[in-house]
Amino acid sequence: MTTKLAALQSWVDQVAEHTRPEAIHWCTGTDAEYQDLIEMMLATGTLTTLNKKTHPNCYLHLSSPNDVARVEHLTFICTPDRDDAGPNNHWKSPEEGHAQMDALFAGCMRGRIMYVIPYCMGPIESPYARCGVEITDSPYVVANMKLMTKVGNKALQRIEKEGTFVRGLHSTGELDPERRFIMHFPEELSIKSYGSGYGGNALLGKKCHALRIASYQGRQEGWLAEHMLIVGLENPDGDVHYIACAFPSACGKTNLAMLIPPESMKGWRVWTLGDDIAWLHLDEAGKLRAINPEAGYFGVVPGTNEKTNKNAYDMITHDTIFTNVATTEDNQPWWEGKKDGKPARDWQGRVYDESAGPAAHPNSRFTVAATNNPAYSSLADAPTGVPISAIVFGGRRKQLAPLVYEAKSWEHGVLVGAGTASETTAAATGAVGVVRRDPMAMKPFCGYNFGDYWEHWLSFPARSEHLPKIFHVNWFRQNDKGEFLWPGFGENIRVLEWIVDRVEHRAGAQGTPIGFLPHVEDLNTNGLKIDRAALEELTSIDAEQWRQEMTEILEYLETYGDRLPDELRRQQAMIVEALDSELAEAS
Ligand code: OXD
Ligand code: MN
Repeated sequence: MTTKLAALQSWVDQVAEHTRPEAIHWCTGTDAEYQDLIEMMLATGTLTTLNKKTHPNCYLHLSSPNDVARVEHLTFICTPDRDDAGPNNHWKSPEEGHAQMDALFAGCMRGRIMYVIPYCMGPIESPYARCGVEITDSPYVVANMKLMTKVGNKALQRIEKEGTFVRGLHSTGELDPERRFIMHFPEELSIKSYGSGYGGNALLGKKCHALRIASYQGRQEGWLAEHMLIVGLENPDGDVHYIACAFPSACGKTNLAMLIPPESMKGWRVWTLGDDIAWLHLDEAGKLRAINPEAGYFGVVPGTNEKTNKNAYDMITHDTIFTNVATTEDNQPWWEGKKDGKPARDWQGRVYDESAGPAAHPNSRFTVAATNNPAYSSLADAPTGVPISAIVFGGRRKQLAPLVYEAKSWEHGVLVGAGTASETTAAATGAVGVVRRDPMAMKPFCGYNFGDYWEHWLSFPARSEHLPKIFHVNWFRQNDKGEFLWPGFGENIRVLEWIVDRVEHRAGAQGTPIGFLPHVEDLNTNGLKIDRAALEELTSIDAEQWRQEMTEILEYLETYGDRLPDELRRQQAMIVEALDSELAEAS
């Protein structure tokens, strides 16, 4: 297979000329092609087969031990003007970025096959979908892309019709952390990634295209590319509301997207549209509509069990690629928090030794087609997406942030998103558990200056009077003993219920300086086992701590200098004023 599109053909030719592969394979995305790749990877030892009885069509890949997470410190946005990348990104000029990457790519595919993967992000017929082509020398990447995106002829046809596509060039290189970079050239709609085979660094449709490049494209074209799950919440009357939630990596987006309501919430159902990325467009009536550009899940494995996420637990019992999990004596995949079985070999294939750390890597992953998910929504592939009733920001905060609060307006909601902070997780290399600002959960993923990004968010009210309400949640509050105050998981549906009821003007709330919080009585606590004192703590704020938080938020926002929209300063000042008068009254 080749292509009728001259621009694509000449790019492929140029890349081949430069990287010198042994052969070129145009991917068709068929099941037969997937099987051939799997056989080939089994023969070379890139994959091993897991227990066929308990886990049919499941395979294990053990990565190089130095290549287990996204590398934010080696990820760059390359724009002519440094300020266009902003303080939120590492920057290089396009000339320097290309020169550095081209030197790494020279001859790097000698003796390897070069795969050309035409893919579509989003429903193939959707006007909101966008296409790309990834060139890679990794069969593992091809197999993962087949599960995660729509690969093949239909995508190629759309690319040939549209004439434009995102160009992603990837090589695993030598897997040397000293020769590893992920560079984005938003103005050229192109990506170059070298030296890693890890998902977020190598499956270029995901973070690189669907977030960094797409966020840039979205600003040009008037839409938003966000690090958000999309979920449908169905009440016992059969009404469904769609909610988009932005939480940082490894903070439970997959669990919330596939939530199973507790026994005491009979008649409620949750439908998954997406677990990681949402593209949000205004339709002609001014409604914000969401599509999930992805076709699969690349989820964190540890902690997944029948209680935390039964849908995910079931869906990864077949047709799944596991990366960096442990295995049991009878070759089933195993991970911390699995609840049954015990590890015989760890994520590096060594005989398990408790003193050598966790058996499965904390950022071990499953890759699986979305259609495996028992809660997959029938609208997940709808070309016009779903209407969004509420946007929810959140993070992992031991202290300060209450269980849930509602922003007073869209503009205030943008401040809430911009000020969001969270404790870091194992999804990226670096320290874990450190609180950092992660605006809109996009710190690692916004392809341009956050100042301009907030301005773009703030441009929406001028274009629509029907924008969703904005909320903030925190499932991770702890008491003095370090115990979680809120049970989380399936019980989070109670918070979603309050959110939808606020949207429908049928739930009460208390006005506070930071927004509207539920009174304990406003939450549905039927059948919930939790102390009244914990509920009270979860639904109240400490004005003094919040006063300090607002100072820190402003300090952070001011690092964006001239690009910081004045509207955010105004919103911050209004909250400070309200907090100050509350503190003055109390003293
Ligand atoms: C992911 C991440 O893999 O956010 O989704 O790191
Ligand atoms: Mn993510």
